[in-house]
Amino acid sequence: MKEKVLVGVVDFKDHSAWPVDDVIYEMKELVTACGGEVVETLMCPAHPPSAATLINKGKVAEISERVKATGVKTVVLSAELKGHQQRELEEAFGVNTIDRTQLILDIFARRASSQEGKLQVELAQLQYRLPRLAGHYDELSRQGGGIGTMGPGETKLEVDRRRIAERIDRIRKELEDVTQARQTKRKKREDKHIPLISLVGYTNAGKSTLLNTLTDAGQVTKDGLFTTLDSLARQSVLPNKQRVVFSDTVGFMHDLPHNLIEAFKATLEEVQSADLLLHVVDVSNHNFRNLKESVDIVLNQLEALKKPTVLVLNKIDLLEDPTVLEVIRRGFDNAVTISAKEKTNIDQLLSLVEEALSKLAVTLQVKLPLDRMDLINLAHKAGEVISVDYGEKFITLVARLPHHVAGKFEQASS
Ligand SMILES: Nc1nc2c(ncn2[C@@H]2O[C@H](COP(=O)(O)OP(=O)(O)OP(=O)(O)O)[C@@H](O)[C@H]2O)c(=O)[nH]1
Ligand SMILES: [Mg+2]
Repeated sequence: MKEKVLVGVVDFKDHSAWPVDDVIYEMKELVTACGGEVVETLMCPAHPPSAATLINKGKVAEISERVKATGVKTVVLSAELKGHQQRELEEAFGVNTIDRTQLILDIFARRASSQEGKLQVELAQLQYRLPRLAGHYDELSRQGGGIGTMGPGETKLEVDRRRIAERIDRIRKELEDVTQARQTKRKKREDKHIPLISLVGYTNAGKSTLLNTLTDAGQVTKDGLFTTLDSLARQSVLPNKQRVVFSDTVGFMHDLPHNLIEAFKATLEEVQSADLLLHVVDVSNHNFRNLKESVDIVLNQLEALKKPTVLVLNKIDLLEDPTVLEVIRRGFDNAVTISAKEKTNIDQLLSLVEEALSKLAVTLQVKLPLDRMDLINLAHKAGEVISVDYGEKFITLVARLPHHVAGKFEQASS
């Protein structure tokens, strides 16, 4: 049976906030992804926010009553709570009380399957817990110490803090090894001049479905939030015969806990090192402009917002009025409207990808056999020749060349 949940939508009267209906919709999706079911939603004013409970006193009393009447087992608030606020509310409601960040961390913990994913989620959870430990042990409860557990005069709280901090350090070190292994792989790919195209977008936008359409990746796709947590890369060949790597990764969301982004650094480096981004947007969601903006905010945090990007307006098969499509598409630069599921307009997407890649160039120094004047001509035609030096045994060429021709020069180089 699904766990019954009451959602409190915290309203700060912030004019830049999302429309309430969209906040409620997303909170329901998050609760569902955690295996729960929202049985009641209440608006909770927090202007000005109460230091003790975030939401105002009257609302705390109202929620307590509703908790009793509905028999819910969990209350979730849509904004982040401080440790003492959470404890205060939990006491008032008499049931498990969590904030949106904990809900997201819980979903990630349920979904993590790789060793790397699990470590990253644990890191985010510990970082969330560490500053919230305070006050749990008000009385200075000294417990009998075993070897290395508790020093003289140390409180239980201090020991817990120290243990968590140590575990955080250990996870960080383990993740560094993962990062190293990824960097080695990336270096190999870069040496071959195979461009990396990273699929990014709001969670549930259809990134994995698109990866499956573009390659034979066989990624799991599902209607729900955060289905994919690990990056997956697959080689493919574009219609112009250029080899590329497409990579699918964890989806983004608005106000993603910063601990989570920080913890998922190793996974998200895939996005940072990409040559081209395909930003997948679900245009069947009427709130898609806000979703796109939230993704742009995360990309900006990752310093990847200025990367060459093709905007992929997905799920057009779900639009009831296809005439709006052209209007939507014209509103964006470098955009294409597709259905990843129905495989519609994939050819148009691929030509935009080819076009974007042809604009990217790499600087290359190669020693070519004397009889490869064809390549010197090609370098003049396709890129920018910086210097050519005709030696006795080979020609040394330095040039800036588009990705898709650079490989030919590498192959011919001695
Ligand atoms: N109708 C329709 N559904 C689609 C399309 N693309 C994806 N979907 C559906 O949307 C849901 C989410 O797709 P995924 O590919 O898992 O989305 P994602 O962006 O990888 O999501 P996360 O990994 O959770 O971030 C699935 O139920 C897909 O079948 C499309 O073009 N049309
Ligand atoms: Mg996915």
